[in-house]
Amino acid sequence: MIENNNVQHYTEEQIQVLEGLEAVRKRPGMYIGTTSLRGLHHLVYEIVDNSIDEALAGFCDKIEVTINEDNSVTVVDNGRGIPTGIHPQLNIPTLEVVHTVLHAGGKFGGDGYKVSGGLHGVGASVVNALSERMEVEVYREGKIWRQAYEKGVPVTGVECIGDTDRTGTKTTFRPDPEIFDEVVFDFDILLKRFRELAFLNRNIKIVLTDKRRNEENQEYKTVELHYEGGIVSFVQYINRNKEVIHPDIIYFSGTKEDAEIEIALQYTDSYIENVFSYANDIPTTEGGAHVTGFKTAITKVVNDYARKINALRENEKNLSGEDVREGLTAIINVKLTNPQFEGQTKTKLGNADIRSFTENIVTEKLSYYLEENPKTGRIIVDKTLLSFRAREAARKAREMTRRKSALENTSLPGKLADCSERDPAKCELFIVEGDSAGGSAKQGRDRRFQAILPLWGKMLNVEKAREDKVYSNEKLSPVITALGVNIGENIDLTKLRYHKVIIMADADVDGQHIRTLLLTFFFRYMRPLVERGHIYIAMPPLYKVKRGKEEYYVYNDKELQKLLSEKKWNKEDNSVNIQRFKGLGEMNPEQLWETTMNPETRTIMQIRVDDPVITDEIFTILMGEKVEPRKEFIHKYARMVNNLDI
Ligand code: 0RA
Repeated sequence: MIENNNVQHYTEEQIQVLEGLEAVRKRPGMYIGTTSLRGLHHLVYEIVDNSIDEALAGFCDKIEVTINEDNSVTVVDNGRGIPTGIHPQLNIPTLEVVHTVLHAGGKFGGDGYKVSGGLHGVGASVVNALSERMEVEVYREGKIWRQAYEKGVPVTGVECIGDTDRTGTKTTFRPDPEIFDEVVFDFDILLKRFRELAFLNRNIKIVLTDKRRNEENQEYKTVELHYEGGIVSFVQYINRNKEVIHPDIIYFSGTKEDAEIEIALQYTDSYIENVFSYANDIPTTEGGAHVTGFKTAITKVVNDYARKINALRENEKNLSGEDVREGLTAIINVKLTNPQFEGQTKTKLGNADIRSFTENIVTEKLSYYLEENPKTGRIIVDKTLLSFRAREAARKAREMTRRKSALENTSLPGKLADCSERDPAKCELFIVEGDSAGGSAKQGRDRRFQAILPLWGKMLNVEKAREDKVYSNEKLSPVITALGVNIGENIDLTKLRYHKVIIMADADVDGQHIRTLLLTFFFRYMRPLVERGHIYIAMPPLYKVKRGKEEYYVYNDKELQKLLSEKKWNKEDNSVNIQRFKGLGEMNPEQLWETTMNPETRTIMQIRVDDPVITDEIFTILMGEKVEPRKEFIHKYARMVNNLDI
């Protein structure tokens, strides 16, 4: 039996502690959002955030994160080490307080940090409560201290286990499978987040190692993330597969008593705006004060400059904010003492003072930059003027479309076979390429709640076109009217006519192509639909395998091999019949219903966009101008492209 040295401390406080941990285990969602894969990875971020705080306080510059062979994770930093002495109020070692008392992490010990990270900032005690086992070692004042816990409860005291000449903290934890849906860590998910953290904190080196081995992976995987260029490197990274239109990445920063901000930006020849913002290392996907301040300032500065160099004459209208941000890649990185997170997903920075702070810095420093670099200034102004003119054309196209539909007195496209159900939450729209597949789908569907829209005509690669072309494209315009929500800045989700929008295309290369084009369209012009999980991909089978009375639908070649070997069936054998579907149109309506459309039996894939940086990257690579990165990407991520589960 493991002796618990703290038994004598079972006081009122200790009972409260146990109740606190029990509350975390009962309602983990309240503390880490979710017990899905995302929540699992969140545990690692919580522990790493504590080390980042130590680094931001200036005492640590290296953090090593290791996924161990048993799927536990170890985080080591070279900071001062968590204090191990007796906590004056609770009368037990501070190390134990940090790991067992809720909300004790980070802010103990008097000299608080200037800034603090942490997605929810719940700290080490929550991670501990949700771990089947945790062990912490502290290197401090020449000694190594250690304590172990199970499900949050100490199973040893804080023990001195040896001498050392280093300082720091090492935490190893194994998430509790009773709590989490999955307990296998994903290297790439961690890599993405740590790369982001390394960009945002140029002084920190993060080393991520995967010690798990499998058939594919005989070696340790190790990645060192350290970007001395900070967010300048981040912009360079985002633009690495795009055509930039000026060589230098523009950078400026500013500080006030309780906040600091830095901004890096560069224009590319694309039509897309990529402004990524962070507050205390947390992605502020809903924007907020810093983003508003930035947008106001850059619009004003570029307009003033355009007038000054006579690119925009007195009688001409101002360039709009969208004009000024077309093709812009920017990172806004703010660190502040008391961040207020607001909005639906608590990713909108509320601190009102940050708005004018950002606005003043951008106004002053960007004007100065343009004065000093007239060549770059001219390039940027020319780009925004092009955008300005295209947008005027788009406005006219939009008015035309409106007028036209008013004349025709019907807004739904003629090809749409609508469903009878009127509650959008119950309705599904299948978008089907081509007429023959559309025909089978119309016959095979359940017309009560499934609508079919066959696509026609010439498709547009929206990655290479502006809004006016999208409205007038013969293939996309029926999609816009069928969904009812409009596009871009004008999108209105309350008008959505189907809560499931399912792209149904052949399982071949052409099908893949149309799928990618449609996904790009949804991502660039109806992004909220994608973010809310309304977009799906149908998975039609590739083969039907039949032997006697036994019949199976198979979705790819690997599955086919598996089925044949499991059944010990031989391809060459005549009693075995393998039918390959070349296209959806080859299936009869019953087969299509059974394999692809019937909610009881089908597989559909929901498109996710967890990470805007990565998603932008994928679409840029797949749809952008450069051919080489696309080839490389498809080569490297063939499976992913195949599944398109991004
Ligand atoms: C507050 C005070 C001190 C260290 C830390 C926090 C600390 C916490 C963590 C969590 C992970 N790694 C960490 N490293 C340091 C020590 C104050 C002092 O030595 O005076």
